[in-house]
Amino acid sequence: MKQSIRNLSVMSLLALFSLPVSAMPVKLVLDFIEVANTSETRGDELYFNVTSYGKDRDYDHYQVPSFPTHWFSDRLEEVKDVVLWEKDLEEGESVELIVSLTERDVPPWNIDDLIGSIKVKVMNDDDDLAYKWSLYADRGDTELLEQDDENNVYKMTGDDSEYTVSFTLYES
Ligand SMILES: [Ca+2]
Ligand SMILES: [Ca+2]
Repeated sequence: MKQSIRNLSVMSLLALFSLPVSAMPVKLVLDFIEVANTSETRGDELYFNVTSYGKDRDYDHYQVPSFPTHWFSDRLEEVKDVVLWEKDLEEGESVELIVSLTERDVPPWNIDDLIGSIKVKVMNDDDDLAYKWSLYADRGDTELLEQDDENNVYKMTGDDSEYTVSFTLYES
């Protein structure tokens, strides 16, 4: 009898550890980007700098499209629904993202130009997606045009340009 009770508790422990983890897949998508005015007269070479700060000072930085590629400002109608960042967020886990639209130039004579920058904080809050959009101060000229919960549209005007950029957060 004692033996079977011990077996039972081991079984219960195993069941506990094999419970499905309630990770929430979250992604930040660039819906579209439109140009009204380019920074350079011959057109811009564009990419996004993405920096994420997670738990335990977990840090990641990359470019979309990946270095050394970029999008040409006269071909932006082809740029739709691009995933800028995605992660499975554990219960209670939060990540802060800084996303900057950048114009590529040729180093070392000319460093890349900042067009605009936003910050968004996302969190798995008891299996609900919590988020907070904000401008990233002192990092280019960025203005909020439309805000509809998970979708934000910005005007970015750094380096004498003008772009409209739409981002959406998805919990999927
Ligand atoms: Ca430039
Ligand atoms: Ca350039």
